[in-house]
Amino acid sequence: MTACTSAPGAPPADGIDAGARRRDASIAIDGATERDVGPRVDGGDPFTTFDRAWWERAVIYFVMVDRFSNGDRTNDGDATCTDPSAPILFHGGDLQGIVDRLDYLEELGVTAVWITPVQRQVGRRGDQCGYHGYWADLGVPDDGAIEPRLGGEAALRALIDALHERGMRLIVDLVVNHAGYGARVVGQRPEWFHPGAGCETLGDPEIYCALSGLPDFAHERDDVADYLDAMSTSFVSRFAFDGIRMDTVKHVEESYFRERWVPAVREERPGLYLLGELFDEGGYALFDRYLDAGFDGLFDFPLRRALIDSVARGGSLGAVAGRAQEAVTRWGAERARLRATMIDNHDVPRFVEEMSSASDAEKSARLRLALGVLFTVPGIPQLYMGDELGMGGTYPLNRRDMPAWAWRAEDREGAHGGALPDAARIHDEVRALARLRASTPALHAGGYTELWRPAPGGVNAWAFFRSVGESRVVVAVNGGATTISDLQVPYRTNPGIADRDRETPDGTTLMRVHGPESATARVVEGRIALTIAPRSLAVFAMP
Ligand SMILES: [Ca+2]
Repeated sequence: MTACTSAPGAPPADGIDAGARRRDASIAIDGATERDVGPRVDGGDPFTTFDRAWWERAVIYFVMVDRFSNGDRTNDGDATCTDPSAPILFHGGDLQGIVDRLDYLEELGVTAVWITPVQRQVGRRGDQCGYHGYWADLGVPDDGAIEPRLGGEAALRALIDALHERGMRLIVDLVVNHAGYGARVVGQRPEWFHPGAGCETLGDPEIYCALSGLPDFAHERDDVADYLDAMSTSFVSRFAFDGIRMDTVKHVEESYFRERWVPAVREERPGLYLLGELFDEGGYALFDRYLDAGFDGLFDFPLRRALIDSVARGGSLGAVAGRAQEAVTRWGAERARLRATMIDNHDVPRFVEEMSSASDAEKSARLRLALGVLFTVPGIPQLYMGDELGMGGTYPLNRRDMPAWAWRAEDREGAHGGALPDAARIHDEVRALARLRASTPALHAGGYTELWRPAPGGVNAWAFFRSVGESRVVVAVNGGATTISDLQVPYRTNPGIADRDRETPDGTTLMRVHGPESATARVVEGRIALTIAPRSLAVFAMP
């Protein structure tokens, strides 16, 4: 694109009328709604209004495009940057590969696909190329080029259209913190970047110093902010994205997002779901600032850390219960429901690597329990490709290709390298959880009331209640290695339970809708008596 076409409202460089595309996509989504893809808010045109109800019900699946599926071998590129056997070069996966696997994703229960960045990448740097997408070759003027190895602009449009035809949505990854190593803009506008030497004297090193030596944009300069705003608004005007996953937000001054970037992209496409990556496991203090800057949600890294400590490593569930409660107390259930909950992404060791001393059966149980938490606490579950197969790996093998055996049920049976031996069972569990969550308003749109958390040295159980309208569930978790029998959880006296939800009479047996067959829940004298198998999560519907 040329500079003049990057202004909001300008015709896109490819000559396709953006307004027409929006109408088409909207029609496709409306049609698909009848196929039960989710409730719509009043007047909820995703291109004019943020569709909160849809997003609360979403299941996000993160695809590293180069590592998912190769749908077009003609775009693989040459050996300079492409070698499927080299862990940090391109492997050949592309956007058409995602189109080819949409049946797989839809069958799993995925409704939104998050893809790694699609901007054209800089060339080879040492032994690595930008297969991951985070090394954009930005230039002045912004040309808006899409990485040819991923299939370029045509393949991106085809993916968006294919998703929208199914009522699914696309979240695109975007980076404004930095450009790729040696990107054209670095030579064209060297003054746009923070200096390497002495950066810490300018302010907070997290913001003013380079991340891994990547050219670090100086957002405090108006010309830099103007450039990044225009690059972003041009991008979202040319393509009918439904959401943006913003990379490395804590490395950019919050005021840039609040004053510049969020208003700019929201003006261009008001329906966007804005999801920020604030990689901080230690607590939520910094999260408030970026939520207040306008992000709809952030990835819940503190909850992920608690899941590792509590579930992967077999500790007390108190840490998980604590984070679950803290998020709701801090932000309210409405806001908490728009965060993304996850156990894995491309920047962390796979969850199953966090429990090296356990048996395979134990690892599988702990993984399924953690996945169960993602689908039952307030928040949008975010899967990383391969979570549903029990894939393992630490960097760079946490970015290994989706295996050829993933796609068909009969091929998933049995043991496979690189994943837990019961991949088929884990896949079935994720599919069941996704269906349960989509069909249970309490789980995707309900409040959150803690019923029980472990006391120090006590039973390692956690239970909570969620409800909205007539939909009521009790979720019970056993984090220990032995069955918990007849645990008496106070219910009717819990001040967090609404009066209309207290009326379930004594003697009522709740219906198990997820979890081991041995799990039971019964109302006894205003309490709920729970029996839960080891290392398992059960969901009960309350009449
Ligand atoms: Ca390819």
